[in-house]
Amino acid sequence: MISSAISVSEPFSFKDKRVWVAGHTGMVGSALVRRLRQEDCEILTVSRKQLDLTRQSETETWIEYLRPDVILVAAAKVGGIAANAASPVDFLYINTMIAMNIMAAAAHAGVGKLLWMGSSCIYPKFAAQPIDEHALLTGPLEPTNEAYAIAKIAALKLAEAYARQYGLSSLLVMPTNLYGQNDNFDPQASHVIPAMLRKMHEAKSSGAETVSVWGTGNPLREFLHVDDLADACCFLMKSEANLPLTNVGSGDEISIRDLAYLVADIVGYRGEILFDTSKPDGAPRKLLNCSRLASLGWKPKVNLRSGIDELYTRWRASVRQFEQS
Ligand code: GFB
Repeated sequence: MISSAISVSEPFSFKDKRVWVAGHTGMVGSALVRRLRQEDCEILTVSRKQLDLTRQSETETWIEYLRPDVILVAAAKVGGIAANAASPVDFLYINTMIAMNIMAAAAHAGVGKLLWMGSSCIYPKFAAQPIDEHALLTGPLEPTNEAYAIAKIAALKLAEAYARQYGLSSLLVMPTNLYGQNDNFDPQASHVIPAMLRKMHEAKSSGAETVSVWGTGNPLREFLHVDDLADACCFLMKSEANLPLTNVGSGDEISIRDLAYLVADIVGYRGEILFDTSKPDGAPRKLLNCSRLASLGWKPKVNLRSGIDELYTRWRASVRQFEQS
């Protein structure tokens, strides 16, 4: 059972610590690396080629060899609504294995502190909004991402068990829907913001009169820029509050319909937007209650429009670079 009380523990400092960012090439991991550069710590990384985190002995050997003081776990199999539905085995198996292997090896090697990245999809489909941390395991999950959610719930329960049985100190961060630098723009696997940016950009370039957006447009989503998430993670690590499970959101909630109009405006697409109701909507609403984090004094900085604008500029630059190479 997760305690709601905010107890206070020893202040943590990154100074002179060896910090391993697991999954440093992904959107979240690379944001953590950028943010950690502001701290006086040694950042450790390893490529996927060198270490397969779904292999227990490889993970154990790496952690034993490296002896990090701190592990920030951003490694995960992630994807949007279609990828989750298409590959439930990958989302359940890979994410569960990563959690089991890293936590077991970290506890064995006596790692001082671990930060685990969950997701707002761990909460029930019809949780009361805004969703607070106590909603966990109070109702059925959203079917489109059940496999991913179960892996994340298993990981957080394992972290609680390791804390209780072996004293492994973990911070469990539950971010809302994320976007930002190094986002995935694959049309089938991506989340909604990069998917819409790409679709509308391509429609504008080809002069297409319509663009099709998945679902009814009615679902509401809260979006957090990944740089804000990385900042919140460092803030929480350094905070003296002992918060095992913490929601991280922005309060920036928007319907998928309004998001489509916003993205069209940013891209400069003037055609018609159609809603393809043969595609799933997923959860009707996922707004996080972040009062725990807010009570400690943390606030997000990036507003949705400027964050999407910046992502669009970066993506166009990378496409141009790719085309020239
Ligand atoms: O971002 P998304 O895939 O994640 O979809 P979820 C959000 C909403 O945007 C859904 C709609 O209602 C989609 O139907 N949408 C409209 C689109 N057009 C598109 C499109 O072209 N691509 C995509 N991807 N969506 C994810 C989970 O659910 O939430 C993940 O699948 C994770 O596992 C993440 O938990 C936080 O919010 O529906």
